[in-house]
Amino acid sequence: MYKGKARAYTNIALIKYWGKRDEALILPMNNSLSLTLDAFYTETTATFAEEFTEDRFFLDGVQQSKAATKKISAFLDLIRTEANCSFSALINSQNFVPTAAGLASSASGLAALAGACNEALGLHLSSEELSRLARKGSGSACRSIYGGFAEWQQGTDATSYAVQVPSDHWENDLSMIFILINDQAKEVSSRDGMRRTVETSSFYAGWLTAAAKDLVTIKQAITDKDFTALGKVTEANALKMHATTLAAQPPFTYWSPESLRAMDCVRQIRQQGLPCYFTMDAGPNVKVLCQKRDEQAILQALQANFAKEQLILAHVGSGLTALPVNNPAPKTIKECRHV
Ligand code: 2P0
Repeated sequence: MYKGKARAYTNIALIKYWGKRDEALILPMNNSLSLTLDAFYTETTATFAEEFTEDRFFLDGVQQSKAATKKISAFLDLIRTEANCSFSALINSQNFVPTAAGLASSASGLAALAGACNEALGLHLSSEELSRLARKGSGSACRSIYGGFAEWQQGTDATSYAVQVPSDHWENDLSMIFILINDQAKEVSSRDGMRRTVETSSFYAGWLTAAAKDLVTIKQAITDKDFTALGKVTEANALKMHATTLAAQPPFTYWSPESLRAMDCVRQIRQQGLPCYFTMDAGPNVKVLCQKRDEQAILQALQANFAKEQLILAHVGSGLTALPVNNPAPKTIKECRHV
């Protein structure tokens, strides 16, 4: 029996990944850049054993459906091939999220799974190899291998992974406030949403041109530790991503009236002299990027408009971490070979 455990934090893209050029391999249409955050994370234990007859997947103590387990099995197959191992696995994942707010992220989940399997099977993969592996589970997961800023370089199957963006620890001065907005069910998954956008949106070509420019801008902002430039390009990039969905066929949006109210609120706080900028992903929640020194004042201003329970403060999170388990990893990969 081989057992490993790992923790990964979620990440929020400041320059978004929106669209695949290869659905099976999960190769993106554009580079993306994210900040890993400490507020939400996943801890996963992977156990491989000869006596297991099938893969089983438990999330927060609840055994998951056949369909959900099938997705995990497909990912485990990649690892089994890499490790030359044919054992079935028991996967136990725990999502640490402050509320049931629809924030459980495939990014932290798949990164933690890659890390747990790496530990269990003694693969000793490098960060880049882990990132490449996590990418094949869920695109954004490849960025959660790293703490701080990470850039997912589109590349080819062999070279599509995230790398750390040098920042001289500037990310420690930054905060992100999540405004939880739960007033509508997610109708279009990010996977379906990006596919529909790539295939049908007349704005998609413009998105790709803009995202390439935004990436150059944000990297310069990080080098310069220029918060205004960072915030401006983050907010503008999110708006451009969301604009593409309006021109898809059929059109759709992740925004709810409450999202618009939150965006407006952020603009007003900014106009009052507190620097802050928003971003949004494939759902109605709004995330506010600010500097740590302003976080309490901004929280206070937000509290005038939103319930305390709707606001979650996050700081920079660390990269994928191996956690101790009772059973040591095998010394060599060959020990796991099923004969
Ligand atoms: C991102 N999103 O860069 C973008 C912005 C949502 C909006 O990555 O299909 O769960 O598993 O590769 O990674 C969400 O998509 O999608 C996402 P798959 P994933 O964070």
